[in-house]
Amino acid sequence: MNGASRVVGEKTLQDIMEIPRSIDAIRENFDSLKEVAASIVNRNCRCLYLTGCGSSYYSAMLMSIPLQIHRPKLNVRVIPSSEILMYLINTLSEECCIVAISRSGETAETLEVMKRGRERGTYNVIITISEKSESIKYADEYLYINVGVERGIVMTKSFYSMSLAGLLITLSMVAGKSSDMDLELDRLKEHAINTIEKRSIIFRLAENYINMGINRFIVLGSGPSYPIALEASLKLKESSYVAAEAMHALEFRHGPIATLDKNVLVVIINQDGKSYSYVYKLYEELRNIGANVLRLSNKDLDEDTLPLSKTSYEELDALSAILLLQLITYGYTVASGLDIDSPRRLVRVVTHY
Ligand code: F1P
Repeated sequence: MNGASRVVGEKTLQDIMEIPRSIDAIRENFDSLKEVAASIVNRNCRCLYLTGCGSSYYSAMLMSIPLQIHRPKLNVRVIPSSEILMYLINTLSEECCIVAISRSGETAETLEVMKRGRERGTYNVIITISEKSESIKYADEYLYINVGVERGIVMTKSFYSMSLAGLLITLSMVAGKSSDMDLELDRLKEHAINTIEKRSIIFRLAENYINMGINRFIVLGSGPSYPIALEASLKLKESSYVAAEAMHALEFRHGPIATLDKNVLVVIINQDGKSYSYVYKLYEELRNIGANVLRLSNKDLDEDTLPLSKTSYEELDALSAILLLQLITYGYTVASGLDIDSPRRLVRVVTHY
């Protein structure tokens, strides 16, 4: 007899609820993250590939931001593993480092890039939440982030955790950027705890979108919040099958604005930082023309804004947005009558290409 019946979406929700604890686990690993950062710097590589597939690729995009801004001489290439395989294998050499991100450490394309890279002499690092995996065979550094297994198929806590670990590595690689990280992690954790505590408000908001007839999401982000926008739109698509897309925030004026209608919700990630005032202006413009908007920010909060964390790094604040957007996805999916724990046609690990 099957005693307890399963609550729809409980696995994914449990994963999301474990994000504050995951932040602590990563803090405990901070020394190993700094060692990995130092090992990459010491290699003095001519070229650094950051790679992965799906959500893990977006995680790689996010971790690249501090390097793109503060290490302009380092040739950083953020490319999905499949694209490296099809187009760039010949560019891999002993002068290159590969940092791969993978929840499972088993994804076919990512494994193959590491394998082919190793054959050509690359220095390979993998960031994963799997204690053991196939990728260990091809890794010089196997960075296991112990945040517990992910119950759901849709990536939630694993995305948050691997992105945070990746960012701590790249922030450490940027001179003068790794100071007082304890305080920043406290702020991030506090945001995660507060957000989770207020989850019923977020679920009601998401349910309201269904009642309003919202059937398309456009998620806008800039700098570090662009990969978060991509990840949020992927979450929405793979969980609720709704039409969702992501754009660099100001690109929205260059054509896509024509597609606005009453069934569209524009989600604007507007973290304080380099892009703040530009994106805020866009938000005001969209509000003035009567568009449905939801803003995520840590500045100038109003009734259409959900709060982000407020740390000294806009990369971390952008990351804090994904927790809110995971909860919105969860609420929207459940209110659509779908089971986020059993997404259609999605597999935990893609084993062929
Ligand atoms: C990559 C990935 C996941 C996705 C799906 C299939 O996996 O694209 O992001 O949720 O389940 O695989 P991994 O390399 O991070 O294990």
